[in-house]
Parts: sequence; structure tokens; C-alpha cells
Amino acid sequence: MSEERLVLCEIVENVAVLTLNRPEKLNSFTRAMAGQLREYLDKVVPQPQVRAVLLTGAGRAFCAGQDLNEAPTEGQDGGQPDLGSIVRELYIPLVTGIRQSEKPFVCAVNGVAAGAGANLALACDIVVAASDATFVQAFSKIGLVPDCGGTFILPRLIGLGKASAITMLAEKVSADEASAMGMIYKVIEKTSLQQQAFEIATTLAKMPTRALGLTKRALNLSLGNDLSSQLDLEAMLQGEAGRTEDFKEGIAAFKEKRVPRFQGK
Ligand code: LHQ
Repeated sequence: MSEERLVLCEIVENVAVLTLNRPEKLNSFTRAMAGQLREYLDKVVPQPQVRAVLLTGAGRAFCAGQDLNEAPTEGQDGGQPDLGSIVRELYIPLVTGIRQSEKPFVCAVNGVAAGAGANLALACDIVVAASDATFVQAFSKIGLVPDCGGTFILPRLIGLGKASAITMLAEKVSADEASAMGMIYKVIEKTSLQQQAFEIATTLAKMPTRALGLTKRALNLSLGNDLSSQLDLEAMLQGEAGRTEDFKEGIAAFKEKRVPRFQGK
């Protein structure tokens, strides 16, 4: 990993706090920054002491997407550029890393989230945004198509009509509008965003981690399943949840009328 810390990572109260850290360039993604985030997703998030993840940005932006100074307009041989290989190498591992992780991800969108930055935020499980944050599907403005799963998740979150409008027009969507259309969970007053987002993450980190992970798996698979497959899947996952220590603790705490102490096992 390079010396420059383009993504900060600290583990606090079982929460891995990942902060995109190129504030002077609105945390836009260079290859190096994407590599550092991927390394944390691969090596830190799976650690047992990490029971929730909080993703946010340093400075006034969450993330302005791909660093356009690093976006090639021609290939190495002077021919056509291959942006598809950049998407495959840099971005697909980030989105799959978030979606396939069985840890809950909270995203605190602290300012503008544009292009790949917007869709990376939407890949997280619980997305909260500062009252002055904005979301821009900036791709069409530069002749590109949405990536990072935007064409998958947006129609599911906000419906095909609104997804078509915001991706084609590339208009800024305010945090309030994003919340009203179901794109994000909620809007938080700017000054308390980080504290409240951290509280959501620590709440998750004290919950039955395996059950949350299995819930995420069920929600992921629901996007492609029919009802009967999903009902079978739920039965299978309930079987797995029922074999966890946290289930035993949850039932014991209920019977003893006390607060459960979940261990994430
Ligand atoms: C930036 C960027 C940026 C570099 C602001 N890059 N410097 C996948 C595969 C391969 C190739 C291409 O892309 C992709 C996926 C994608 O993500 S495509 C979409 C890429 N992102 C964009 O098109 C967004 C470009 N940025 C903007 O539209 C605006 O900067 C937004 C709306 C994000 C914020 O506007 P303002 O608040 O007015 O800030 P600003 O424009 O003044 O930017 C501040 C600085 O950040 C400025 O640098 P400077 O040295 O002049 O102060 C910008 O150049 C820099 N910056 N975004 N993506």
C-alpha cells in the first residue's frame, strides 16, 4: 500500500470507519485510492472484531466519482480507450466487496456524491446524508453510462421513471429529494451527521452480526428470486440463524427481561 493515505481506516467500538481522503479533489477516485479502499474491504472488514462499517468522506464532498484527470481518452497505443477495463479493475470489486460482505455498511454522505461516488454510496445498506448533500448521476454529462451498479439499484430504489430521469438528465438531487423518493434512508442535520451515522453503526455493531449478515444475503438474493425461492431461502437462513450463539442469548435475555449481550457469533 502506498504511503499516502487516500482512505483512512480505524476500528472504533467494533465499527470500521473508512474515510475517503482526497478532500482537495472532492475524494474523486484515483487507481491508488480505489486500491486502498479495496484492500480495507478485503482485509479489515472480514475481521471478526469488525461488526459494522461506516463509509464517509473527508472535507466538503463524499466522492466526485472517477478522477477525470486519470480517465484516459485514448488507448496506450493511441487507439480507443478501454474504460470497461477500468470499471472491471477498480469499481466492480468495490461494489461486490460491499454487497457480498455479510457486515452491515452505513454510508454517511457528507456532501456531493457524483458518478461512481453516488452509486458506491447507494451500494451500502443504510445511507444517510447531510442536509446539504447532493447526488448527481454525472455520467451522461461526459458521455458515459452509470456504473457501480447504478442501473441495477436505482430502478429498484426509486422506480424506472425517476431512475431514467436522474441518470439521463444528470441533475443534482438534494438530500431531501433523495429521501422523499426512497433513494436513501434519511437526512441528518449537517452538524450531527457523523455522530448520528456513527451511532447507527455502533447500534448495528452491538446487534447479532450473523443474523444481520444473513438478512443482507436474503435481501441481495431477493432481487433475483421469485417468491417460492425466497421463502425457501428464508427457511434455510432461519435454520442457520437458529444455530448461532446470539439467538440463544436473544431468547435468554427476553425470558430474563434483560438487555441482550450479543457477541456476533
Ligand atoms: C475533480 C472531480 C473529478 C477530478 C471535482 N475528478 N477532479 C468510470 C470509468 C472510467 C472513467 C470515467 O468514469 C467512471 C465513473 C465515473 O465516476 S464518471 C463520473 C465522474 N465524475 C464527474 O463527472 C463529476 C465531476 N465533478 C463535478 O461535476 C463537480 O465537481 C461536482 C458536481 C462533483 C462538485 O461541484 P462543485 O462543488 O462546484 O466543485 P468543483 O467543480 O469546483 O470541484 C472542486 C475541485 O475538485 C476542482 O479542482 P480545483 O483544482 O479546480 O479546485 C475540481 O476540478 C475537482 N474535481 N470532481 N471527478
